[in-house]
Amino acid sequence: MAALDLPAFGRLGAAEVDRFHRDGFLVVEHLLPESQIAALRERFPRLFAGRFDTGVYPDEWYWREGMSLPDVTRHMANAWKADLTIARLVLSADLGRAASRLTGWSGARLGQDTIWWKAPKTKPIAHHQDTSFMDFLDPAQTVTCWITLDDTHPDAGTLEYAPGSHRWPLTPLPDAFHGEDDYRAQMKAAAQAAGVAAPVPVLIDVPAGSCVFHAGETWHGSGPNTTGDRMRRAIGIHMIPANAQFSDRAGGYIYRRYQRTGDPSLDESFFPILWSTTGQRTDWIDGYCATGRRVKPPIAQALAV
Ligand SMILES: O=C(O)CCC(=O)C(=O)O
Repeated sequence: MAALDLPAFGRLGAAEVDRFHRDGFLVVEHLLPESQIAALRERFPRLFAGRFDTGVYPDEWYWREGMSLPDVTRHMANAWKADLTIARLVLSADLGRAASRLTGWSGARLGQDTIWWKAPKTKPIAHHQDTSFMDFLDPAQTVTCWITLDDTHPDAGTLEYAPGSHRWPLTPLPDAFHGEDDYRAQMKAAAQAAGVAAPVPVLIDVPAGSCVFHAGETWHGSGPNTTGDRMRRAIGIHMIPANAQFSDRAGGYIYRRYQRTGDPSLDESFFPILWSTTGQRTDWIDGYCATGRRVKPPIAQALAV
């Protein structure tokens, strides 16, 4: 099976682009069919139990059964390297096309995916700006597509945004990520610095299989899941400009591992190009989605038969 087509993004016209620039985020409902939502949900327990299709570990894996605290939000980054159902979604060309349309980039790469599993009675994720984590890149830009696999609910820790906060000053890496006390505290401090008196977060209320795009500069986070029975599962796909390079700044304690010595370029093996105006797309993607092997097209076709 190849990477997914996401026809709902065909609805992104000038009005949607304007709204994205005005608010710093944009909701697109009904992106995935029920069968796809079910297939993706089924991967979560497998992944967190360490059962990987490809035998390759994700780049970040927070939360282990029997070792980690039961009441924290579980997350895992670059699950596409481990799991082909996740890969077929996050390597979709339509995601890169939509991100480029919203941002004006000439093309988009996958920076990283993050799968988020907020089980009943788990804690918040502190408000932050995704761009703060991109200091290892030039330009330090990102746009995220957050896809929910459950109907969202205010009591179940849905994602929330400070509208217009993409125009506030940028902040360095946040002090806290798992918001223990006031998960909005960092956002409120940034609002004060920007001269915004009382920011009112917008809580995302959408059916399962919908998504929200947000600019890397937009403040966002999620409250606790106070319910006893509702799951809140989501996949965040962080895309970066196709022409991004490693920066000369310090930073990138995880992803700078993928920099070759003396070479600022991003290798498509780790940061694949999803879509570009020139038609460029990393050539191993569809073969990988079909076979789990990252090999060049003629070999991938032979493996698939
Ligand atoms: O799902 C969440 O609670 C946090 C999501 C997030 O921070 C992101 O996708 O950038």
